[in-house]
Amino acid sequence: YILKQSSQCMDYAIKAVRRIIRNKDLKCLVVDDSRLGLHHVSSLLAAHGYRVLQAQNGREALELLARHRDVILTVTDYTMPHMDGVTLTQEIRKTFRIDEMAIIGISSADNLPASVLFLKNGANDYLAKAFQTEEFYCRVSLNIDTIIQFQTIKSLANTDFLTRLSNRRHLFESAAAATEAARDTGAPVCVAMIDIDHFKGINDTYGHAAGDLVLTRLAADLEQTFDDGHIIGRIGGEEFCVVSPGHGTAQIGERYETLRAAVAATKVESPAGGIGFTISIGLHAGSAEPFETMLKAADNKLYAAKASGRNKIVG
Ligand code: GH3
Ligand code: MG
Ligand code: MG
Ligand code: MG
Repeated sequence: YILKQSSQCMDYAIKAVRRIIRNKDLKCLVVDDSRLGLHHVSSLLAAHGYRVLQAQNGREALELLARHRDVILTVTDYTMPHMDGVTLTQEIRKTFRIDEMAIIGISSADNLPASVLFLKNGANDYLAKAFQTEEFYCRVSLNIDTIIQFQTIKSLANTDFLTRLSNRRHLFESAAAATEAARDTGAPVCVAMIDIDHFKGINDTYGHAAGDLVLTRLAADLEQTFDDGHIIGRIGGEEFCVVSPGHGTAQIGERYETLRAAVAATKVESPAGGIGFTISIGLHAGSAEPFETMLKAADNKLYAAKASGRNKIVG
């Protein structure tokens, strides 16, 4: 009996430690005008390992959230001077979607319509004072788990499994948004199509797994070259696309030339031996064109680079 008890204790301790390790990366915001309430909710969250930010009113809360985009949960009191919890919830929802951050409203039990007001105005959940500790933890972890699951699904839906770059769908979505924004400001956008030369030959010579190593290597090179606000994606097989808002072809051409030369000069290590490869690039810049028109133009330039001997840039 004692052994069974102690093994249950161990299980419980291991689960608690795992939870604290996971939670230390999760940031929560507690908003309450009463120091007692602020302290109570904050200590409950801190006891489970969450990183806790505190605000004593809605204005302070919004200021904190503007600086901490990664807050995953806000727990807010209802009755506060200047801005009540429901108005704060509405304000938060102008910049944080319901699947990005959970909001739990708290109010005294004699303030019953608050639950409805909170839920109708963008809160994910509600707790009545004085809530039980266990209920608090259940609601907190359920709501946080839902946000994390959504983030995981979204990231899977947007990411190319092999290279971890944006997949075709996500690239088209981000690129369309970027080109639309550029149309409003008149700024140029550069679109590049990058394609590995004779990639089929690499697969045939070194095997498909080695071909995959070449793809991941090129993806890493692209991320390193364009690590300052560009959209990078894998469009299909061995074709990649980079969208550079605010850049014309002249400004960015040098970077592509450095990349092209570096790729041609290095070998990718694989179990089948060192693999040398080259890339061809088509560049097109525009300012008032839809993304798909620009992509087609970049693709035509890529075709020209292939037709004139490969391992070159046409822009
Ligand atoms: P070109 O220089 O004209 O671009 O010739 P290419 O051989 O690179 O182009 P082609 O379109 O003929 O061949 C692309 C090859 O890419 C064919 C396909 O089997 C391979 N491929 C597509 N996706 C993957 C992948 O995820 N991994 C590997 N290893 N190969 C892939
Ligand atoms: Mg209050
Ligand atoms: Mg190719
Ligand atoms: Mg191709």
